[in-house]
Amino acid sequence: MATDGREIPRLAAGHSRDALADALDRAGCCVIEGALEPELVDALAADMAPYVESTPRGDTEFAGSGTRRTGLVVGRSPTFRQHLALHPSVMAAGQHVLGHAHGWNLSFAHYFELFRGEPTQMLHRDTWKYGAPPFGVEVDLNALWAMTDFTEANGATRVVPGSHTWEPDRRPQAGEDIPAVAPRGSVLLYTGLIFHGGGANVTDEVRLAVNAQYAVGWLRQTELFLLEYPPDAVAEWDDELVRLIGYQPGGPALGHWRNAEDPFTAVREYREGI
Ligand SMILES: O=C(O)CCC(=O)C(=O)O
Ligand SMILES: [Fe+2]
Repeated sequence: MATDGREIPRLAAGHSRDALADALDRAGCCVIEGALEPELVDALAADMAPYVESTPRGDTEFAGSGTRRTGLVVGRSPTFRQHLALHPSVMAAGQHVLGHAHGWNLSFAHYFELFRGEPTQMLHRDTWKYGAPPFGVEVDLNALWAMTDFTEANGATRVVPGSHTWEPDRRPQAGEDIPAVAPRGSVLLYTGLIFHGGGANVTDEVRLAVNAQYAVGWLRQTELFLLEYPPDAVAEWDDELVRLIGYQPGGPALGHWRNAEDPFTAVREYREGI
């Protein structure tokens, strides 16, 4: 899988924190195989099955007319809430990549279906969505969960390892991107500065993925979780998950409500019937 000596580091479930940190520092990406048990992959697909048919396909070249991205994964999938959102490998990676910030959040979670005929997506950095000059630090970390095997033929994400350290104007040249081939149940991690894009699906298989992105707390989240999941909607969720979707300050004096209070109090008060 190596191209010009660059490759996507591969780890197994049970990897050490040091191995993960080393892979992310060196390559800006890695594949962790066996991160999710097969039964949990099935359970997540079952959680989302009632919702996907009514999701429109992408309506821009970037979003792809051969791709369906179904939202509200956090609310719709108990499996996502219990087993993916706070997965220990993802949390360790998030702390390593985003721990320089006062805090960090889940930024969005989408369920992706990539159908036959979808061409290769433009290679990009996810940080471009902010429409801002480069921040000079990593602000995003992606966890792309393989819900089916990812093969080169069915559109495995194409990644340019090491591109997180490139100077702002450098662009990938032909042949620098590598398919992140990964068995079902793997998670592909890549930072916001890594060039990547969905691959072309030339098979009859539907490539399924869950894309969960985490971002530093001083940036606006991509998905407006506090609108989707007001305090009454999250009252039964774990405290850690509630904080992770944004019920926590984003900086020493950022993301408060009322008299400069931590937004988590909104959920606690709802629970206690105040
Ligand atoms: O589907 C994929 O493999 C990657 C999609 C992606 O990078 C994006 O939509 O930003
Ligand atoms: Fe992307």
